Amino acid sequence: MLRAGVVLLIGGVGSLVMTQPSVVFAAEPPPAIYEEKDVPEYTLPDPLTMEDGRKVETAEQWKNERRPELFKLFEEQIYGRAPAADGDVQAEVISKVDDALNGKATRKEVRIHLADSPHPVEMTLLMYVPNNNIPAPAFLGYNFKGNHTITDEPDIELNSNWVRSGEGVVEHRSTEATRGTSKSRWPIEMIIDEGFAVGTIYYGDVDPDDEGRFDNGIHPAFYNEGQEQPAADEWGSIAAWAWGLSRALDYLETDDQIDGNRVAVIGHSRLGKTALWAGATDPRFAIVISNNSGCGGAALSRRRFGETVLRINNMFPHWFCDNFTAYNENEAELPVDQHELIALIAPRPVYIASAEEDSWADPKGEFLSAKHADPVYRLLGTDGMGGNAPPEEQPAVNDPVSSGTIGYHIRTGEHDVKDYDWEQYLKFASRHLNK
Ligand code: GTR
Repeated sequence: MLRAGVVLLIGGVGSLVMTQPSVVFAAEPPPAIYEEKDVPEYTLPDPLTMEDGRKVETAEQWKNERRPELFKLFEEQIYGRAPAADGDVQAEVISKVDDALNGKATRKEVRIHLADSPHPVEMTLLMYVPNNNIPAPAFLGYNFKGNHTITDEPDIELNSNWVRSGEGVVEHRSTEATRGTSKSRWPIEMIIDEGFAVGTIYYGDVDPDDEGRFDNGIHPAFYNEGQEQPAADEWGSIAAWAWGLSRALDYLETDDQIDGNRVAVIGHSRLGKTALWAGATDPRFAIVISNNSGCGGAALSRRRFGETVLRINNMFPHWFCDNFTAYNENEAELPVDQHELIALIAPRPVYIASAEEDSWADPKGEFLSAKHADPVYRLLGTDGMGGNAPPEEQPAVNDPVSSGTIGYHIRTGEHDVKDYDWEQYLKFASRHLNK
């Protein structure tokens, strides 16, 4: 894929507009599909059929043959291979308050060192741990704009790394005006009251989310000599962010206040895609939660509803590996679809959440991924979506199907993380982790 310095052709033949560097539309993409009647016919690949046509009939066969085969396809065709890590972690607690939230929680900031050349890469984990439930099960997830945006507490370090433009951001750096601006997405006290710890990191600490650039994050630390960008089957930004979550888990496993065997990974939107890939790549995550993750996350690519492979690869050329562009407007050739990403997480509990007004993320496609992962969950001895079979139809709004190992809900409202979502996640995680 061309990553930089390329002209964008939009608005039909003849109109040449310099907008996003690194984006190439040979022609205007087809209009986005927002009606069920416009969804093309498609056949989903069967997670329980090997590439050579053999049926997968036992859990052993899944584990030893089919899962590795599927994992490799996702790795090489969609997200890109990430480097191995040795589990050694260099971390330093840079602040600690024992009586945060009126004494309910210990709050700390932990600097985790990821690389030192060609430039230092460090991420800062902000944690709240319930003082009455140690070692605590935990939620771990990235935030979009800096740890200081998830709470009003004035003494959280203001993130100084590159951030995407937005209110209170000046020349891609956060200002004090952004403090607390994402707190509605992080109901810390509600999480603590349920006996869970919560840890969050600004995703741009690991790799700044700026189109077409890999020189300013973690990627160069792993280049071969002379390499200037990831190869076609090597990690894009989503895989790098997922890798960072695993390094955070490396740290959590060393923290006496946390039970490293009970860590749920969670994310919203692009960070929901990231949470799913983190769950697929790292079996230590005990639960995986995808909030409104959409295309390249929980939504089926073949439905082409809302955001499509072409659109996402053009808008965000750095998120996936370059091989993924072969499937632009060519989803039928994908050797996998996203229900098989959910299946890679099996048999661990997974929760997929949609929002009614979030058509861009294809709520129905998100539900269908959950549903079509169900047979793998059952083969592995769990109850899948619960009951004897998954629901035929997508559940009604605000009516979660969450009694099984795969949870799903669609709530009223927009693309966002709401208390309603957290209430379901806490119930689900309590049932699976806080027994
Ligand atoms: C959108 C993108 C989605 C989703 C979202 C987000 O622009 O098209 O895939 O990731 O951003 O992360 O907020």
